[in-house]
Amino acid sequence: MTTGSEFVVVANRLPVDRVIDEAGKAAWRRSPGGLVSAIAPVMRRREGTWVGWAGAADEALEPFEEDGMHLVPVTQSSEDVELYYEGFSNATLWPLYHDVVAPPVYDRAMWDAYVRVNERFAEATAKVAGEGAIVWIQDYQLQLVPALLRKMRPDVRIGFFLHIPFPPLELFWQLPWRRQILEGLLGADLVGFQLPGAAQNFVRLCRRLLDARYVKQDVHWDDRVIRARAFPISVDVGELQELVARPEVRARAEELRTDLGDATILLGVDRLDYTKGITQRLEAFGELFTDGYLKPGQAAFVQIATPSRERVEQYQLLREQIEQQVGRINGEHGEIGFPVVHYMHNSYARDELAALYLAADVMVVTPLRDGMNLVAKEYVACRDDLRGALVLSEFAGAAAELKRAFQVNPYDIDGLKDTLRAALNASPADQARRMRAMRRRVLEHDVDRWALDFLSSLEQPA
Ligand code: GDG
Repeated sequence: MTTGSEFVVVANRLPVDRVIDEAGKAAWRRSPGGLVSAIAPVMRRREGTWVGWAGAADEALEPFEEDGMHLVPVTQSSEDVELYYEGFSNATLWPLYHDVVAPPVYDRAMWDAYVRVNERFAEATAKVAGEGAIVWIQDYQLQLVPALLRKMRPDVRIGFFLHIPFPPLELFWQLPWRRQILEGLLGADLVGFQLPGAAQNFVRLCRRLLDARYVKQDVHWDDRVIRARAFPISVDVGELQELVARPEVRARAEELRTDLGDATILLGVDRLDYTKGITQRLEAFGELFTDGYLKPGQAAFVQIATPSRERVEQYQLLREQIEQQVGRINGEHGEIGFPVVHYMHNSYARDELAALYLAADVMVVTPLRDGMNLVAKEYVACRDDLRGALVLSEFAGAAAELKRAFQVNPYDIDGLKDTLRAALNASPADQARRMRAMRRRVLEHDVDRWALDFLSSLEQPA
């Protein structure tokens, strides 16, 4: 039984993926990614429990142990997946919180499902948390859990971290259920955001919408003080350094360069998502050929677009749009044996990603809005050779820390072309100066530090 944990993490997904082992049997494997590796050691030290969905609809699983963690699965029916996950989370909140770069869907059945599933998560958490436990709730899918849990378990200490941007008042105001969401978040003791500006948006909104009193970034509500603070997330620097030190990863990077005919390599790595600015960067890159600035064979753009939310309509439309665009650019500018864009709609192993980062002369990260963007930090963490140039959108949270990147407004295609040209032309000395400054930041502020900062702040008395 997994009752009585001192430390509970609550996230939409459990930190494991189902795999088929050598014997052909279904097994679990820890999911890749910084969040899991940052939290796993804390989980082991404190006998932690992770509450989340195992990823398949209509499946009721008993709690189980994996990799030293207690895992408590929360069931989701196929209707829940459609309405709560694909619907309210990813067709309403995701676009609304990302500057409405796609129109949010406001649908009452989706909202009802969001409430229902949040209640289920809160109940599962209330059952497993020990007396006075620390509970850390993750992200936009679970914004009602803090208040629901507080009602059931006033003894626990509740932290919430939002991985995506928190929008300004003018946008949040659109949401028909704006008050419920805000009151849901105010169930926490500490509400964490990627950037100070997001914390400010939240505090302003509490004042305007709920008439809550606040002092600096502390909101006074319901006879409690709720702290809103920024904790910029980061990457697992140790894991990436270990990967790029492997001779086979270095050899693979060389092989990639040879396979691309020793062209200058520009790289994009993103979930296929309309917030990531993939079409804008390809547009700018294509025009560098139209202008005669680049010639086929001289430069190649590798775009990894990991499949994501494939049942949500906006994602299907985007995929078609990008695939047409890649076809058009290659049709116009490629030559036989030399496509100019190499587009992969696939997911790759971490070591292959590390090899790509090492091979890339210019890393192109151009989201229209992004909470942080870990890809930008991963590239910096991997470049211990101090080579390569990072083109980074001003609208990524990471831009606040990576000041020496080639920063750009991705809506401005001419500006994007100028910035790509500047990055392509940067001298080795300029690359090294910029990379050194960015590495200092990322190496000192890795994901372990992020998790420790959040948790020590949560444990501080109010
Ligand atoms: C949300 C926020 C915030 C990508 N393709 C593959 C792969 N990836 C990995 C990357 C990176 C991660 O996925 C993507 O993280 P991002 O931060 O870039 O973007 P989101 O998925 O939108 O994440 C974001 C983040 O949460 C954390 O708070 O930074 O702003 O939107 O680690 O390397 N990993 C593997 N194969 C792939 O093909 N293994």
